[in-house]
Amino acid sequence: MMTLDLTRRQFFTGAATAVIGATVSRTALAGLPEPIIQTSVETAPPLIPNTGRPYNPVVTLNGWTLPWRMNEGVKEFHLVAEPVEREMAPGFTAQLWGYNGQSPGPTIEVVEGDRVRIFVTNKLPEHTSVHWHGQRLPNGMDGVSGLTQRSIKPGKTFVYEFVARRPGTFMYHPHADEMVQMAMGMYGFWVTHPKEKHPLIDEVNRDFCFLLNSFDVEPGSKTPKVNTMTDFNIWAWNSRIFPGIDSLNVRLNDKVRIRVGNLTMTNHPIHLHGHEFMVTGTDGGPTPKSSRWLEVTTDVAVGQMRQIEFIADEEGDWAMHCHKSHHTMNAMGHDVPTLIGVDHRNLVQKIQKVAPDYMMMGEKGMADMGDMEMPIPDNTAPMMTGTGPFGSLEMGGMFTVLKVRKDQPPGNYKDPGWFKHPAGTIAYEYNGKMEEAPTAPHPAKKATEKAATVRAVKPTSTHQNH
Ligand SMILES: [Cu+2]
Repeated sequence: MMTLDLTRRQFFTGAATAVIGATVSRTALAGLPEPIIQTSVETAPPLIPNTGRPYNPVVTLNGWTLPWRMNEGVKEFHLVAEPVEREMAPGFTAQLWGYNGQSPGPTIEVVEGDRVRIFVTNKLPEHTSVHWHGQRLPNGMDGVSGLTQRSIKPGKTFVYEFVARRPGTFMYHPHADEMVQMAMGMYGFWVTHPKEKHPLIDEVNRDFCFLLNSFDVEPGSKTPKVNTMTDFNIWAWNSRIFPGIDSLNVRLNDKVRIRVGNLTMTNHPIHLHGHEFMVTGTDGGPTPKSSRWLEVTTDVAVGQMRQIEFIADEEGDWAMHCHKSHHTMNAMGHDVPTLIGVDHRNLVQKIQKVAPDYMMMGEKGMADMGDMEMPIPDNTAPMMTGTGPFGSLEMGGMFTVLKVRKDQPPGNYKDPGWFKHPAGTIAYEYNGKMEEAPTAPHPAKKATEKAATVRAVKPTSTHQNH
């Protein structure tokens, strides 16, 4: 055991491999564990356990795992519910609520059979509670404010204690003023590792986890609207949006597990390119082998968790994203009308006489918006963005890249940069003889052949619902 001065400060900064552990005096153990706060948006390295049963730790996408202290065989954690600032993407910071300096809160990792004691301090302006989604526990530890416990008033600390009885993928979130507190970003991941080799839980080389979350933040503002039920404009993974979401870096032939939980108000079909995977578990536990089949997309419904597994045996930069196309976009532009094929020469000038900030776009599709250096309000993310080795990706929101490399050094999973494609393996332009393809006559065609001059201006009111 070792002594670590775990105080209220950034924890992982610069550490290649984080190690935890604390020996504290008997009197100190009677008190609250020091809260550990993390404000970096980097994906923290896996937290290698040095007390209790060993396990293979997870990687929390743009997040971290909460260290514990061992107190006479009990793993003690300290969660602090508090307002936080979260950079959701470079240039876009939101004022959210979360735990220990972040939204989502830190991942909690324990081992099947562990006795766990969690101190929850409430630094919010209103009461809260914590529900341990999916866990088998004594009813009074279930965290449902009013039903199984008194709510935790501002400034108070409550203690939850139970045995992590079954291994699997779980999450935690308030069960008090849920609409507001979840809309503000309060939740976190929980993984209970198996205590011994489990017939339905494979060992993997890389074990990623993240939560799907959504917000309604007016472009230019910082605080989510909490009454929104369906019209969210920020689709995030662990409160990050592409290009702010880190890539999933793996070595060729690694066995990879990705655990996903959905705390938004709609379902998300999560799609992976280049590989087939199996759903090996839900928040109900590992799935029977006879129920598994190959997929490339799995739908994660509201309040559900899914863990997928595959062998990363195809080198490259493989997109992974929600398949709802509006969920791979950031704020703005959902109110842009469909104008494909419409001739709007002179129209912009006419409209601008009555609405000087009017902006017209989309005459030839909306792909231009990914490239466009369009002025946008301060503190928001462009609707479609992210630049790859071949230009704009025209993506935002729930999107990242699985980077599979054979030369990723052992024990090193840093971002390898863009894939260098072997010669002759990239889609290429046809330069041979071209036949003029017959096209159906279109009434607008003649007019649109002459390009309209469109001026992009700063919109005054940008966000509307889609
Ligand atoms: Cu989605």
